[in-house]
Amino acid sequence: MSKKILVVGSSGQIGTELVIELRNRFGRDAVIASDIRSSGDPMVEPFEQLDIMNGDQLNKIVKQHGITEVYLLAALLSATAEQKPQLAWDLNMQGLFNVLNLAKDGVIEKVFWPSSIAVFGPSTPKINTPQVTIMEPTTVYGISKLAGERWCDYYARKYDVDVRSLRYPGLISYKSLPGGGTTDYAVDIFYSAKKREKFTCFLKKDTALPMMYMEDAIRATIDLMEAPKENVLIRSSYNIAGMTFTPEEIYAVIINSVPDFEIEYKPDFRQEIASSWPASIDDSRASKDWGWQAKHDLNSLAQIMLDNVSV
Ligand code: NAD
Ligand code: AKB
Repeated sequence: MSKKILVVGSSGQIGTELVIELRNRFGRDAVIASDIRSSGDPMVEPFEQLDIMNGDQLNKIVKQHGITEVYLLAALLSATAEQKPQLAWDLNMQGLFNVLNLAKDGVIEKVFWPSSIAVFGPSTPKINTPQVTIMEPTTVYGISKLAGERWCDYYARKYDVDVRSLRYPGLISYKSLPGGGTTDYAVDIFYSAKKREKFTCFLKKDTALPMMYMEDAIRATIDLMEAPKENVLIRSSYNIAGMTFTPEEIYAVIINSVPDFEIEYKPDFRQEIASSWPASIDDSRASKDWGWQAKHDLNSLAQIMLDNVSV
């Protein structure tokens, strides 16, 4: 059967760029975009409006298009999940079950589902956080991602489901806006810098978090999905790392190009979320198993953002 991909949650920060890259590699008609929000953009066609909570609707679309692989991106992220805990749990878990069960029943061949650095908690070693370590997340989002990882691993072992996953750090891009995360400040800061507006940061200046430029994340995603099955030895989720910085450090890089740019710090509820997460990640298993390596650091990221963010 020829490859036919369904991207669920395609209008979000990752989906917008992932659909473009998948179509570059495999052809426009091989990639069906889908989201609960209607697209209205003819450039996004082929597109299906889909609520991932609706298993029958998912089944219908998968069969209608002869889908072989699903990239499941629909979820509530960390900050929104703290505001809507029940919805976050329901969406983040039920969406995953609906897709995993299609793979278990042999309707689709492969699943990509993203996890997050949010699976780690305050008791996890903060620096160079290992692949296998203590995981006691204290956020609704982190609990849902850790449960999702365990279910992915279970479906792989018990039903031989080919599910693949990455623990994304905070993702940064100029092509699409982030939605409801704790790492979003690292995108917002560039918009304020370009507008020459004072930036109010919702995290403390010394809060170090793992981050990654979107291009690296998209490449990691497709590389993992295209890796030979026998190389994908971890079926819960792989650690991947790009860079680590604090608000103070990213500000220092930006003022090299925008010297009059000002920042103030007003930590809110997202500080507690950020403080519970690692500062840096050990991604040596991803490198060893399927050859992962990030290309971008803070300086290259900042240059790309400053050159391309349009306000
Ligand atoms: P996003 O919030 O930007 O996009 C999610 C998309 O899902 C939205 O377009 C939304 O309309 C859609 N959606 C919501 N409910 C839906 C439903 N019921 N049915 C179908 N679509 C629905 O999120 P994102 O940043 O693109 O993240 C995608 C995935 O990657 C999530 O699982 C997230 O947890 C994970 N992740 C993201 C980051 C990051 O920094 N962006 C980091 C770690 C993990
Ligand atoms: C968030 O901040 O919620 C996401 C993530 C790291 O999962 N960017």
